[in-house]
Order: sequence, then structure tokens, then C-alpha cells
Amino acid sequence: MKHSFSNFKWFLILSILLSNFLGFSQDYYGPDERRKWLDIAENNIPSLKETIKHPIDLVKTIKDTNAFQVYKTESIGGLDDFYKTSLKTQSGIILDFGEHITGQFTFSLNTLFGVTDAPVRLKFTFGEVPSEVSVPFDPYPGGLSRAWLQDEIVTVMSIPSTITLERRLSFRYVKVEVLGSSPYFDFSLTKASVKATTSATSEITDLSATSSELIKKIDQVGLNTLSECMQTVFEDGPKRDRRLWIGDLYLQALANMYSYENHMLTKRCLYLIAALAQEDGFLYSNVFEYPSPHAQEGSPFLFDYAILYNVILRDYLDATGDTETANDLWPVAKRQMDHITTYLGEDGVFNADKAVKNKWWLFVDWNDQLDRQTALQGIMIYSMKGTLDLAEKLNKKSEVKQLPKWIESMSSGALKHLYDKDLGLFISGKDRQVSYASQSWMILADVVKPKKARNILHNLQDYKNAIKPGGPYLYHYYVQALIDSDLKEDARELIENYWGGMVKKGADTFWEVYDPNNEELSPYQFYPVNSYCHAWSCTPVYFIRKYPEIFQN
Ligand code: RAM
Repeated sequence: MKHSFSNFKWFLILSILLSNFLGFSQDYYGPDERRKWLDIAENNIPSLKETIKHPIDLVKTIKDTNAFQVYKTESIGGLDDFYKTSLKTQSGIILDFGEHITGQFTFSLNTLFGVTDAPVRLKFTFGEVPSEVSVPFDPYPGGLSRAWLQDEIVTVMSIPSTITLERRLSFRYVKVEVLGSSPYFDFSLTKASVKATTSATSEITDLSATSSELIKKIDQVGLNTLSECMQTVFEDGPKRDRRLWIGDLYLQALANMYSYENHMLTKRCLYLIAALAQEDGFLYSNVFEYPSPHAQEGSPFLFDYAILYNVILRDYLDATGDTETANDLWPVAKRQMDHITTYLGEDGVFNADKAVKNKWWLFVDWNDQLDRQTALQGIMIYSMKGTLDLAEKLNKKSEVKQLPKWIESMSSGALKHLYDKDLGLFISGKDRQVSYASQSWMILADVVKPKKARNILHNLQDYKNAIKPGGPYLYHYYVQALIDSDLKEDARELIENYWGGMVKKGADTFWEVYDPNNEELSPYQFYPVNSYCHAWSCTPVYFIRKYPEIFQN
């Protein structure tokens, strides 16, 4: 008996060694656990509310240097006549649905005279903003797939007919062009509609009557943004990338907590991300639902998103009291902490260069000039604190005994090596760069107390060459840092100026990228492919509703 047990032991050791040697790695969570998580994710797919929407106007776009991206729309009226008039004579016309919509587009054609002796070829171009139905897409200079742009060519073989485009679309405007038709008959477009979908179904409470008109508008546009992104997952953008990203989820879940309260959707997303983790247990930054749930395998490991997962889980637990889910997913949160020390120096400072050299993606923001070291240091401390809090709530502190020590060494490391006393600012990287990202994350990580944080933020505002946020994702964290430092007035002004700036430029939903001084800014070298209804931009909803004393007075 003894003999066979020791044989078995040797067999086990040898097979582990062999599998390591041959490069077979083990699945960190195991297939059964993953299956269970996927099943839970599936059981929590929300049913989508469907609403039929119709165009409300006909418009044309005109160039105007004062308009957002130099294009604005102008009503040309006559929608009723449009449906009765030859489409051939109206090619290029734009239908305006009056609001941002996500859903499936249906249209009908009818003959006006003659016999349909040939197919009809139509092109529909869908735009979230006027520029998308104005700027030619080709030759396409963008860095992402050309196919994200929403232009669809349809060949209609017989008339009358009603056709629904297969692709789900996200837009307010649709341009209709006739690319081919027969001279022997004529036809009109008699109907156009969209079956709009969302999983944001609950009633929203009104803001207090003392709220300014601008704040009410910002809140509404934020709600539109969030509800459009709420489909069967929290999508980052219903036009693009139509998938679940951890960073976007974090901010959507916050806004959702103070508005639609669809916690089931958050739960589904948390399970989905967990089930689709890398084999070594660390998380992929983004996952897709179709054709079957899968992660973007092969994409670089996005460290800041992976560790923010833990904070989402903690917040979810706080909002729902659902300890079953939190306990279920605790191993995932715990595992994310194992990378804290991977590139941590003896001095308690994160070695960002080394991480990047080893192909980690440090995101933080889209601004290319940003040195990400100090921001990451802050995010690491922030997420360790969130994890510790989660552990406490689940009675699992003993499983993360290392965290208090790391928090302490990274906080003092930051103050010692990343804080410039003369400037009164945190610096980042070998060029000692000063940025909004570094200050915001250090403050959110509570490395400095509010009084010092206030000074830092004042110094930052006075510092001419500080690297500014490249988009709404980082602006969110900056606003939170202002609030945490008791700079409430500044926080309100920022929401009013930045998000309010989009509103004033006609936003129906908030944009993925927005630089007031460069409206054609795009991380993808072609601004029409930007997403103009983007998850991470919806957070004024969270701020306005969480802090009524700041925003609703
Ligand atoms: C883009 C998307 C997404 C974001 C990532 C990092 O592809 O805008 O929302 O999370 O970048």
C-alpha cells in the first residue's frame, strides 16, 4: 500500500514537472469553476426592453466652423412628403431620429410607377454625430477596422418589401443614398423605424428642483449614454467596441448604482470576466459575448484594469449585500493581487518601464505623452485598499495578510521617491513628469491627506506644463480627486465645463474622446470611428446623484 502511494506521488511530481517543462500550464481556477461562473453569467442575461422609434425630421448637414467638428444639421422638414416622393430624386437625404438610438433598422420600399424590372441598390450611413454622415470614410486612414463605420449597402430584389438590416446600429442620423436603380420604374421609402433596445429599464428619480438647467441636461445626457451602453453586458460603446471592458465597467457600475440600479447586469459582467480569465488566473481586459463568450485572447495584459476588478466587486457587494457572489469571485480578486510585486522595486516603487518592456499594457488614459508610473503606483495602492476592505467584509483578511505591508511600503515609497517637495507635486518617470493622472491617483489612493491633497491640486492647476487628461475616463478620476480633497466648487465647474462643453456642442450622448481644443482628436487616427456614446463618459450621473449638495444646489 505504502509502496503504491509513493509511486503515485512520484508520478504526480513527474507529471507536473513534465507539463511545466513542455509548457502545458494548469488552469488556475479549473474548468468546473469556470463553467459554473459562465452559467451564472448566462442566467443573469437581462431581457432587453424594446421600443419602436421613428424619424422625427429630415435634415441636411452644413459646414459651420463654430459647430462640433465643423458640421451641424439643419432641418429641411417635409418628412411626410418624403415618404410619398421618389427616393431617386432625394438621394443623400438624412433622416433624424431626434435622439441617440441603439437597435435594429427597418425600412420599406414601395413602387410609385412601372414594374420593378431590376434590383435597387441603396446605401445607408448611420451617424451618432453629424460629421459621420458628412465626412467621406474612404480612403480610410484609421487604425481600427474600417468595418466599425456604420455604412451598409443593401440590394433590394423585389418591391414592395420591408427589410431589416442584420447589424445592430447605434445612431441618431441616417443618410439614404440610391446607388443603382432602373429607369423603367420609380419607388419611395415608405417607412423607417428602429427597434431600440436597452437593459436600463427602471424609472429614474428627478434631480432636485434647485438643480441648474445645465446640470439637468448633463445628467440626462449621462443617463442616455449609460442606458444606450446597457445591453446584455455593460458595453463600452454600442457603436464601437460593443464589448465589456473592465475599466468601462467600473465607471458604468458606479453610475448604475445611482440610477438604473440594474445590479443583475453588474453581477453578470463580474462573472463573465472571471470565467474568461487567462489560464494563469489574471484577467483579460475585455471580453465579447458572441458567437459565444470569449476574451480577447492574445491582447496585452492590461494591469490597471485587472486590479480595478476588485474594487468593482467590493462596490457591488456594498450596493447589494450579495455575499454569495462576492465569496464566489473572491479567489479572482485575490489572484489579481499577485501581480502587485511583479515589478515592484525594493524601494516600494513600481517599475513601469520594466512592466512595459515585458509587454504589459498600462492604460490610465489615452494621452500619449503621459508617463504612467506614478498613476499606476496610485491605482495599485487604491485597489489593494479596496481588496482589503472586501476581504474584511468577507472575513478573509487572513488570506491577504501581505496587503497592509505592501500598502505601507508603496505609500511611503511614493512619498519618498515620487513626491517633489519643492514643487509640491507628484512626479513620474525619469523625466519627472507632472500630470493630472499622477496627482489624481495618488490622492484617490489616499497617500496624502485632504489638506495636502488640496495644496497639490492647487499647485497642479498652476503648473503650466502639467500633462492633462486625454479623455473622459481620466477626467472622472480627477473629478473624484477634487471631491475627495474637498474642492467641491472645482469639481462642479469641471463637470459643467467639460461635460457641459459636450452638451453645448450638441451631444445627445457623451463621447469616448473629447478635447475642447481639438475636436478631431482620435486615438485611432480618424475621428469618425471614435465612439460618440461611450460608457466611461457617463459618470456625471454618478457625481450629480451621489453628491447632491455639490451638484443639485
Ligand atoms: C478602447 C475603448 C475602451 C477602453 C479601451 C482601453 O478600445 O474605448 O472603452 O476601455 O480602449
